[in-house]
Amino acid sequence: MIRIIGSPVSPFVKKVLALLVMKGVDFEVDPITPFYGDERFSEMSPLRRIPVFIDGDIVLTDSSVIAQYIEERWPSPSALPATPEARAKARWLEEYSDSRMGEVFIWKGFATKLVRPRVFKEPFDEAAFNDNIQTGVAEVLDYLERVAPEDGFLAGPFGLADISIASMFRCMRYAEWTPDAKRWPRTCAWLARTESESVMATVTRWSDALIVAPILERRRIAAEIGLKLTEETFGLKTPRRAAMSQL
Ligand SMILES: N[C@@H](CCC(=O)N[C@@H](CS)C(=O)NCC(=O)O)C(=O)O
Repeated sequence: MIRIIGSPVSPFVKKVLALLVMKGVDFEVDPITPFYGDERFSEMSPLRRIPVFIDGDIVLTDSSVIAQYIEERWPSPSALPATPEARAKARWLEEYSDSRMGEVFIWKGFATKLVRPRVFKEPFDEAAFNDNIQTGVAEVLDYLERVAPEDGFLAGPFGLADISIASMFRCMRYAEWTPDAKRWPRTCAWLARTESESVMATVTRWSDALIVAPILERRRIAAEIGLKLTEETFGLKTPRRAAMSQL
């Protein structure tokens, strides 16, 4: 049985879960919040980041590495488009999502507003959050508006690029920010189409239920909403920062 370590609230975990759902691969999840992993978690994930993917003796970290493994191990249905050009575009958009959107949507956005206060009991820096919306987030939206298609999806059929980027937007929604449809109409229309795909709707339902649950009760809530849980957890009750944490 495939095991995924990490909460579906994380856009990186959500990407991996969406691919497994898309391909009909059964899995169990240990829905830990970042920072709560134990020593065994540190051994598997040297940067102490989620997701971790376990398939027998194979232990992988980094959602892009995991996504590629899933694509190669279960090629059908493919999460990538057919041509080399379109595949390169999909991979670029996944990379842009992981790096630049990870920076401004997750670390400076979602994590600043929700993770730092909830996990580390530190104050929310509202000025920094708002400044990031006006600068980094707006710049990302301006770029997406140039690449978003009038119809359909980012790199061909619904797939990896759409899943990656839409997952980032969900976290900003949890931080009570949504894009302005008058300013970025193509992006907003693409996001609505993507979120109504059944794969996205499934994984979003999981994260919507978990984001409102107290961190230490997420395992119980995950079971209640029908996720299959791993027998044991790699989570602890107290958080700690890791080498590359930006909080
Ligand atoms: N490049 C990594 C990023 C993963 C990542 O940053 N995960 C966050 C959760 S959204 C995390 O575990 N952060 C904890 C930390 O960096 O200390 C991937 O694609 O998997």
